[in-house]
Amino acid sequence: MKTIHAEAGHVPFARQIEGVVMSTALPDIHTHLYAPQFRELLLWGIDELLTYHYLVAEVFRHLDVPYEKFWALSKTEQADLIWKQLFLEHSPISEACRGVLTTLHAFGLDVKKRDLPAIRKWFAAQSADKHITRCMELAGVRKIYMTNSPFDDLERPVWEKGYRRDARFQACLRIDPLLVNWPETAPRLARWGYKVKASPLNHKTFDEVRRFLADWTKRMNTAYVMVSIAPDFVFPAKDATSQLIEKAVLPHCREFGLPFALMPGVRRAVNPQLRLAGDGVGLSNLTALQNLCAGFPENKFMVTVLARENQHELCVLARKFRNLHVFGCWWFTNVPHLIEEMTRMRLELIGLSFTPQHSDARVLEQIIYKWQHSRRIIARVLVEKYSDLAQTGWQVTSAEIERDVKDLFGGNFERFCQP
Ligand code: RAT
Ligand code: ZN
Repeated sequence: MKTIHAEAGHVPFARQIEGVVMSTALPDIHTHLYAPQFRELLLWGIDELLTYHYLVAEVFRHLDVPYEKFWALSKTEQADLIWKQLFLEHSPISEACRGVLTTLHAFGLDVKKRDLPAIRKWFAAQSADKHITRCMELAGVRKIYMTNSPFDDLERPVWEKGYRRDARFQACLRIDPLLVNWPETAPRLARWGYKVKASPLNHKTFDEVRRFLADWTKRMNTAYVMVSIAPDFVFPAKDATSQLIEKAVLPHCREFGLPFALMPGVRRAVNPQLRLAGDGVGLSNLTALQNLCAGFPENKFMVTVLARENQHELCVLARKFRNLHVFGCWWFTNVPHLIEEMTRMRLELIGLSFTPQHSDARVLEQIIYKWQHSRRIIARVLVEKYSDLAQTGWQVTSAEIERDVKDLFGGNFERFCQP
């Protein structure tokens, strides 16, 4: 048994932990990336990186052009504008700006030249398939979990034609329109041959929604069923969202042994003129989650919450309910100081029994920076925690550190998903 020298502040000890955290391959359990067969749905390249909606929100801090004028520009022109405003006219220190540079640097591109045309040329020379594998290697990602919506008119035909599985990608069934916009979704389901009625909600409708979920679960071979939800979500309740969860989604998940992934806290279209960049955050009442976990012990819930102020309550709930798996630092919480705070809080309250991060990447190359940045922070926090243990005389072996990191990086999650 190799016991490592674990004195607080001992450099080889810290280096060893960092080494394990930086190099352990992991599944990225929630992204918006697609397998190449989905063609234009898989976004990659410098113009996509620069027009990421996180950066679009930031560029309007500096622009006083009308929103429509920006949207009327071509993607390349939008990227040029963002590069000029956020990289050249101000130093690119926000997390989303820094991420672009981390990514370029990882490819060996010299960012200090600030030569956007040369960077474009480099990306144009990459072939998509090899590029995917290279990005995954640089990020240390062994599997990419997609977000797959039967309600997306570009995506649905690919599934209906018959998607040939790509081992690098895992499908995940996303059902927001079903739960958050039932009045408009019911007629669509009806058109697709499911005998549902918008109202009143009755057994026939619930059964048909389950048939819809079963069809797509089988077609996609999904890892879980996911929804993002507004801060004012309550459960139980008489509204369509709550009823559909209780009488269709949860029984479906039990039948197929799937986790229900719940992401509370998003206020959609706070500023619709920003399009995808226009969503905001609100404080959720996690009593709804408590009621779900307590009321449905046979269901598994994987949860990330958007508001910083909800993070502590979520950890406390995870101490009470083993059918709750906490994951990721989502969206506005995916910034260094919050990743550090949340990772430390989670380790202190629920030990090693969670999944610290997912990338939420929308553009392929983003997995590189999102994981590099997060891994560094997770390593720093773990060094501190193992050092605290060393103060007591407890010694961890190298194998134990590797085990712990593997658990954080996919092991816990994959066990949780097992039917
Ligand atoms: O993080 C994002 O890119 C958001 O726009 C959302 O897609 C969010 O992650 C979600 O899954 O709803
Ligand atoms: Zn997402």
